[in-house]
Amino acid sequence: MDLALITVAFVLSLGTSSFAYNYTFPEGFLFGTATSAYQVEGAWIEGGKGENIWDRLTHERPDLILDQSNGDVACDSYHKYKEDVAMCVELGVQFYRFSISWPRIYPHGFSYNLNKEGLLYYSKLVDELLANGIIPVATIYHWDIPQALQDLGGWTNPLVVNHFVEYARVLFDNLGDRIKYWITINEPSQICQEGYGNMDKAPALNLSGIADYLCGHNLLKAHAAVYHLYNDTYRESQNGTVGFTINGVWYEGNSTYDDDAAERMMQMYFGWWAHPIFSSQGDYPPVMKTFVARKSAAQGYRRSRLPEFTPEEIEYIKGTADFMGLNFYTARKAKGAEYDGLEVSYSNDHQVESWIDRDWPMTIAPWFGINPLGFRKHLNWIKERYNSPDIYITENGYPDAGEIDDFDRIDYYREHLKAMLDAIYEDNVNVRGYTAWSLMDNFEWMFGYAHRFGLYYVDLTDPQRPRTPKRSALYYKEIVRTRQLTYEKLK
Ligand code: GBH
Repeated sequence: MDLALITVAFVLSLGTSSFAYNYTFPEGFLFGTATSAYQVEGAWIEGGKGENIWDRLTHERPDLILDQSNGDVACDSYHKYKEDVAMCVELGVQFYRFSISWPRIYPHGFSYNLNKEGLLYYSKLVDELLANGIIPVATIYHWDIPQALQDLGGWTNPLVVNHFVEYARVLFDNLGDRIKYWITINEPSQICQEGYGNMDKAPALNLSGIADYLCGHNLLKAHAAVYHLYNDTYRESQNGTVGFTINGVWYEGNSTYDDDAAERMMQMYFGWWAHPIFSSQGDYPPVMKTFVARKSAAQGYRRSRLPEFTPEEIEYIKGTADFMGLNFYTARKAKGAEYDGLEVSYSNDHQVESWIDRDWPMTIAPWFGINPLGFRKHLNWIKERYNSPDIYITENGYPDAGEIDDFDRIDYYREHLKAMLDAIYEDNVNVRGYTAWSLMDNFEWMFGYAHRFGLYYVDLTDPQRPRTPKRSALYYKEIVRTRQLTYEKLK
């Protein structure tokens, strides 16, 4: 063998360690794609729907939205849901994750005036999916609480638990014969921290260190109550599965000292939600209780701003998920930080400073640097702390300005799917399914239509809202078809 050949053989053998499983997805692994109601449906005041907090925010404060847009029409999926299902068929995915708009079902959130027309819409969507052999995966709450409930404090009002239960009950009653995968709530951190703690989401209350914790407390109880409702009343006859979806950000320190801060941040960002539901002890993470209590005391509060669960509530919430939904997009570096002791805020409570590493490629979104290895590490972190739960990746995706030839998105998907397969095969993490966010370009909250995550391009200037597959749609379709990661660079 000459040197060149030896070199080639060496390089190939280096490659084989990570090629060991040949990039094939496990048997039974499910592929899907996702959207959420407010982001795609439009028809904001049609079909008997009530006003939600995003209608209110976008109409009253368009200045808070990057392009001053709103979801009044969005992708018009309320009228074009058959096209959406046809796109899922074209992609060949096994499931479609959509969300149900609470004020389409109960326009004011109270359970006295059920809007049959709203129910009918979801019933038709589900039937269309099933007729095409696609599993419906329904998120019960993806950020669009009725404005009437918000006027009473929204998630900070303990009575929200009852309203949420009645809303879920009507869904189980009317759709549970056909929907077997439920996600109670999408991303509690975004709801409570970004919506109540700051102004990154509706209702933009900006009451950090107080309203965020109250929101979280009721939200966890509401989730648990819906899980118990399903268990006690529907599971036997409907035989479905109920999960809870948390957004994961992989926080990583640079040194052993910073690792403490990074772990604390993981606990106070992800553990805030995962610990009460998925840990064997239940309740908020000990470090979170300690840090919020200590800071509260220093500020003169008679008790911690983080509400306490009773022992009964801890037991009631613990174990209330058949699977963990993980949304993963990005990672951050972290180190311990001192803030002004008197400022009442979540960041002053956790005492961690975090940033995007300069070495990671950036996306169009200011919050989003790319770090696929962080995905693998996050999956391992979950496995170790929560006794290896069944995990579904309920979102993962990449934003740009709307390229059709979206090679960077393809790179993103490939690298994250590879990181996930490494976690499955090399680290034995229980990942059961993967969801590409998003089926199509849609209303990206505060970023309006300026940041687009779609596999399909949507022309939002055309009243018909035509959809066009991007390169990434063809790429994803190929992966789903072959059940293997196409690893050649496509550029
Ligand atoms: C998901 O949230 C949502 O579930 C989905 O609806 C959304 O379309 C998708 O991500 C893409 O963003 O920089 O201060 O403006 C992901 C969670 C969203 C959390 C962006 C951080 C940035 C806040 N992340 N957010 S800011």
